[in-house]
Amino acid sequence: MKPRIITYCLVLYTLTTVPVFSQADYVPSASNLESREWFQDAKFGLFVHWGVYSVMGGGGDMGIAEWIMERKEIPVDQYEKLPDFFNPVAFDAAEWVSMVKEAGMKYITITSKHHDGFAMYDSKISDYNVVDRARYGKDIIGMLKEECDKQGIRLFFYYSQLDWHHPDYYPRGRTGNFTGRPESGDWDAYINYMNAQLTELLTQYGDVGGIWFDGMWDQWDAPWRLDETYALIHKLQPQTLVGSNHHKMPIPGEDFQMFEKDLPGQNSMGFNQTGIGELPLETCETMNGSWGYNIKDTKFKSTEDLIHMLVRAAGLNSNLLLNTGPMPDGRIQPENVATLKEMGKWLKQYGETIYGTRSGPTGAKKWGVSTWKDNKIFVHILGAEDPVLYVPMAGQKVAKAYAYGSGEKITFKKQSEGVLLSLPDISEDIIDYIIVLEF
Ligand code: H79
Repeated sequence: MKPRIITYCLVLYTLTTVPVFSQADYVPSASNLESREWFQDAKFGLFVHWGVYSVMGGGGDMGIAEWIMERKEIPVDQYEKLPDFFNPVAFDAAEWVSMVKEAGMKYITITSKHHDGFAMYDSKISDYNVVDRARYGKDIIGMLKEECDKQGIRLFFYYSQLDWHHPDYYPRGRTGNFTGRPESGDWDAYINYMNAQLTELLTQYGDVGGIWFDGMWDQWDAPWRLDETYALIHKLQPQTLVGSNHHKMPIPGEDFQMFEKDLPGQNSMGFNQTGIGELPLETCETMNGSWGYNIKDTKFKSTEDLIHMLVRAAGLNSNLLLNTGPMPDGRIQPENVATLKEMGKWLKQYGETIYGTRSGPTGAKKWGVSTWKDNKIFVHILGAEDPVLYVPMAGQKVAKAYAYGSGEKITFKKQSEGVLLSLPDISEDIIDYIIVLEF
């Protein structure tokens, strides 16, 4: 049998043999719980938004990149020309993964299919994919996975449940209404298609770090058959982590909770009103203002701001998934490469206070946050206005207090429930002044 036929059979077999338990009864496997621990220890990952839209570079508008099909109302038959222009001859998976390692990141989450419906991997269930339709003709995701395995980086797949291309994504929701698709379609056939693609992603590439869903917000009340999809994923790869960017509290069957462009508990975006649940947390953020490549968007955040974001995330028990939108030729934007290098340099020196930690006792304050590991609390001072700073200690007795790195002694006064630290003069150039409290 040809590989394509074998895959079809495998997909059909898998889809018909997964019992649909309500995910309310979902008990994560031991391997899943291990993945969650690993995830919480890892703290820092690279988000990659890459698709055929990158060739348009946002079309000259700020704020548009991977949304160009929707925002510029490009119909399906015209958008379908883009794959032919997509030929990233400078794509070098080894270079990407080395950059990620040097940045101190532990995982990559890449768009396997964004809202435009175009698969960036070798899909057999549809030829609307990078191997069959793009001029490049190679399996980007497959190449990246191979390199990630080589270099010890975990790969997660972003997958958009919302689809602006598939005719059976009907009835449609708030978006995808300008694509010239017929006013009819078989919703269940679309969900079957999505589950088949997820089956491919979870059977063609070995162990997957997680599935990162997005797009449910397009129509909250649609019959997504989530129980079935989540059960399928947990069956195929019990260790893989399921999360969804639906902007609500986690739904049964999910393994981590994510926040978009806000730290847990913040809501500058307006759609992050949800509470913080019990699952591992992740915040995703862009390095400029765009997810996909936008040629006009040079509003790059500074290295210092991004390090502060990473530290603040860690102080809130959250990972930071920091995004880059690769250019149409396959290279990472040089500005991003430079910043990631600097972040990696900082992490080489201070990583001990981030990796493997959990949030410390202070909570998030204007001056900064604290992290905690073993018998040490790391107080991260990101901008103190007061010369003294209170750290609650919940019964633990502080034996020593000193500045991380220099070892300079920090004077502290014991209080009934904590300690009062007297801060030295902290130079403005210090990105994060870290005080270690040993107990
Ligand atoms: O993949 C990146 C973006 O393309 C995608 N998620 C990140 C990770 C994303 N799409 N939209 N958004 C993020 C912002 C969400 C906007 C929304 Fe709405 C506001 C969704 C629902 C209300 C306006 C109305 C846009 C869609 C409907």
